[in-house]
Amino acid sequence: MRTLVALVVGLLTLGGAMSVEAKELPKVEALPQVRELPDPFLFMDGKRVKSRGSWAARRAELKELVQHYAYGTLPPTTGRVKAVEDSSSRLESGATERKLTLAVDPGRKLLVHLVLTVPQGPGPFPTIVDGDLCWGRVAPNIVTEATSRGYALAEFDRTDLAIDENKRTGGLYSLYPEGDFGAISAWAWGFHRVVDYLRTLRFVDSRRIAITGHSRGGKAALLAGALDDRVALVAPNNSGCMGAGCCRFPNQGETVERITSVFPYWFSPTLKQFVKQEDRLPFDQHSLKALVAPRPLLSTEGLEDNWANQPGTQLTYQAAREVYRFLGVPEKIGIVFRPGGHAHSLPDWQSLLDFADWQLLGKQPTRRFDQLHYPDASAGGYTWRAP
Ligand code: GTR
Repeated sequence: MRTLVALVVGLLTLGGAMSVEAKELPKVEALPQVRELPDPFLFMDGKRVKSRGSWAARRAELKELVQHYAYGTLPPTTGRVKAVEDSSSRLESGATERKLTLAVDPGRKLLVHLVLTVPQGPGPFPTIVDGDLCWGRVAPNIVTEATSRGYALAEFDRTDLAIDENKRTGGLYSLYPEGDFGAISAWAWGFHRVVDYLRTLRFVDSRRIAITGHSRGGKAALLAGALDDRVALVAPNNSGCMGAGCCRFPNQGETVERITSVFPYWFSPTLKQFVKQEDRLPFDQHSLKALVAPRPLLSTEGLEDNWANQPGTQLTYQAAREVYRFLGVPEKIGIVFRPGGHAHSLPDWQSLLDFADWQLLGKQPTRRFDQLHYPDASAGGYTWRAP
C-alpha cells in the first residue's frame, strides 16, 4: 500500500518527467534528424506543450536530455557547505574582501577557493557569482564598479571541481569515479555549491543571486543556471559552442566536431556520437536558454568573436524568446553585442549590471537588451512558434 501511495504521489509530482526517468532514452542513431532548432515545446513522445501548466513537465524532460546526451549527469547535491575564512581586508573603496576555502562534500575533502567582495553597509546585497578565478581575479575596476553599484561579487575557482585537462583525476572525479559528467557539469555543480554557501550569509540577498562566466566558464554558468532555480539571473559571456551559440548553425564558429575533439573531457562521451549528425541532438542551445525561463537571462557577445558564433547566439536568443513570450515575460531574455573580440571586459560587466538593475532591482533601464545585430535568420532557423 505504502509503495502504491508513493508511486501515485511520485507520478503526480513528477508528471511528464516520469516518462523520461522510467523509460530508457533512445540511442543517438534512433533519434530523428531535425535540421532546424528543435521545437522546445515538443515532448519526446510527440505530444506538444499546450498550456503553461505543462511546461514544467517538458522542462524536466529537457533537463534530462541535456545531461544525458551532452554534458553528463551532475553529481548529487551534498548539503551543507563548510567555510573557513583565510583572510579578510578592507579595500580602498570601503568594500571588504574575504578569502575563503569551502569544503563542499560530506567528507570535507573537496575544497573550493572563493573570494568574496562585499560592499560597505549591512546589505543584504544582490550577489554575482563568477567561476573563473582559475584565470585570475576579476579586474579591480570591474570589482569596484560592481560593489559601488551595490553588488557583492563571489569569485570561485571552478577547476577545484574538475581540472581543465583531459584526465579524470582529482576533484569531483575522485568522489564520483563512475560518473559520466564532463568538466562543464562539474563546474556547474560548483556554481550550485557556492550558491548553497551564499544562501547561508545574512548579507547576501539570497533571492538575488546572479551567475556569470566567460567562454568555457560561460558554458558552465549557462548549464548551472538552467538546472538550478535558486539562481535569479544567468549571464554567459562569449560562451559560443555548447554555451549560448547553437550547434546546428555554427556559422564561422566552433563546431561540435571540433569541440569534442579538442576538449572531449568537457562533456559526456555521448556528445561525440553527434559529430556530423548534430541534427539528431534532441535539443539545441536555445533549449538551455529556455530552461532558465522565466528567470532573467542575458548573453553578452563580442562583434569580432567569430569563434563564439555570434549570429548563432542571436538565433538562440530569438528562439528561446518564444518560450519567454509563452511564459509571459519576453523582456526577461536579453542579448548585447559590443565591439571587440573574445574577453570578459568592463562593457560586458556593465551590461550585466544594467540588466540586473532592471530585472532584479526594478530600476528603469536606459538602454535596450533586445537589439539584433545580424540579419534576422530566424525564418531559416525554426518554423515552430509558441503554442
Ligand atoms: C576555445 C574553445 C571555446 C572557448 C574558449 C575559451 O579554445 O574552442 O569553446 O571555450 O576556448 O574558453 O576561452
